Amino acid sequence: MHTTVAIVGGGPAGLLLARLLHNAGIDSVVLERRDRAYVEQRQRAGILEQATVDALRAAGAGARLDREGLVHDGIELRFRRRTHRVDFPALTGGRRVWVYAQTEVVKDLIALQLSDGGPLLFDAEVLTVEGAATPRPVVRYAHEGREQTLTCDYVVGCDGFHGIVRGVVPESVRTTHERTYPYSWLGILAEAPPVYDELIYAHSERGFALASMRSPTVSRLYLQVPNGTDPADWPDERIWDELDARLATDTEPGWRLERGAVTAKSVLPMRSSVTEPMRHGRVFLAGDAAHIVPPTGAKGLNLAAADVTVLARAFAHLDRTGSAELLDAYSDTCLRRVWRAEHFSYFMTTMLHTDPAQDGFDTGLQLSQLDRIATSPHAAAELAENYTGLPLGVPAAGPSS
Ligand code: RFL
Ligand code: PHB
Repeated sequence: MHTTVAIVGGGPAGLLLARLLHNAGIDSVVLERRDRAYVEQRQRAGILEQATVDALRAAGAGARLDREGLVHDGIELRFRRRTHRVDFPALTGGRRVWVYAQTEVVKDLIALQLSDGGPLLFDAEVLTVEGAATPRPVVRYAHEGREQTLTCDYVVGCDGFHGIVRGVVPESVRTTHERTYPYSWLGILAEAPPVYDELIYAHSERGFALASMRSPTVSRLYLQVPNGTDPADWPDERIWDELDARLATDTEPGWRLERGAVTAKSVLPMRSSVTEPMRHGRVFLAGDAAHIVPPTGAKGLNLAAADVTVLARAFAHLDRTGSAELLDAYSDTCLRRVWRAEHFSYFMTTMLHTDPAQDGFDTGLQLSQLDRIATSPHAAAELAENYTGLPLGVPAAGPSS
């Protein structure tokens, strides 16, 4: 089999790239290691920036999102047992975010690709990528019980944080920058109405908590827990009690979350990682394959969508004009946005979580930063601009000379 662009990984990055290329008349093949049901049910992100929504609409995957997505005009911060709302449109000149689960984004993209797109193979695990520096790379993969070969003009590694394509960039030219945080998240999905009509990010003496949602009847809730926590040590009642304690305010004493059946429970480590450059020869990296962020800033899926939007435009430009100028700029263009998101995710994470080694000085700094956001429109606007995301095509520019 031969294709123009071989896409390794059928998560949001790979699937969206395939759609954007399809619309530009460029053929691709998506190879996904897992089966369709697994990919469609993997619980992950929930917040989409405007630029991600625009990219999904441009890919033809906006109809259900426009019907069922919940538009959010702000978030609530809880700290010092009080609440403060950050009003996004007022602080950013009209920008907002959407609550629409990654599972739904993935389902929409898969349905489209299978209806009229190029091949999307499930249970197709890529084993090696050869000839990255040649005009005709070769992808070897296991499918239907045997090893198969796909030749192509370009390979895009959309194979996530544990993928293999990153390893194709020789160690002599590849640098990975990493941080591991001294805490994890315990996340649950519950058949309970959301606590409030917007997301709540809570700083408390007992640690961080986040109240998010999937729909008007399903909540997604997170608690900071120590690294190495076994979810079995957290029976449902303990989770609800802890959420009540961390989300408590003095303005509504005795307030409790509405409880419901817990349908999923898992512990997620918190890490930052950036691999530079995001290209080697004819092999490109996109999404979690190149970078991950701790989820506190809600940036991972949005960065993945931004990468593949930039990449699809670069392939279309090459196809139309014969110029590889945008492809050559791909890594630098994306890394500007990636580092901005890394900084914001680090900022939100360290401002809101309790480090096990934290002392009163650290807590004083956190509360001072939160007070600043609650009292200065400039500080609040900085958070709101980052949370709602930079428009695509406006990279975080550096010095002009
Ligand atoms: P994915 O989704 O990991 O997909 C990679 C795919 O590649 C496949 N694969 C292979 N296929 C073939 N051959 C191989 N050798 C392969 N190796 C791997 C895998 O099976 C998989 O299907 O990466 P992608 O597409 O880059 O998408 C990234 C996003 O999934 C991720 O950044 C977000 O989920 C992060 N994230 C959030 N992002 C947001 O923008 N907003 C959020 O609110 C948000 N919340 C979250 C999150 C991530 C979380 N977790 C689980 C870390 C909340 C959580 C809890
Ligand atoms: C989610 O709904 O899963 C979610 C929302 C916001 C975050 C992280 C996760 O910052």
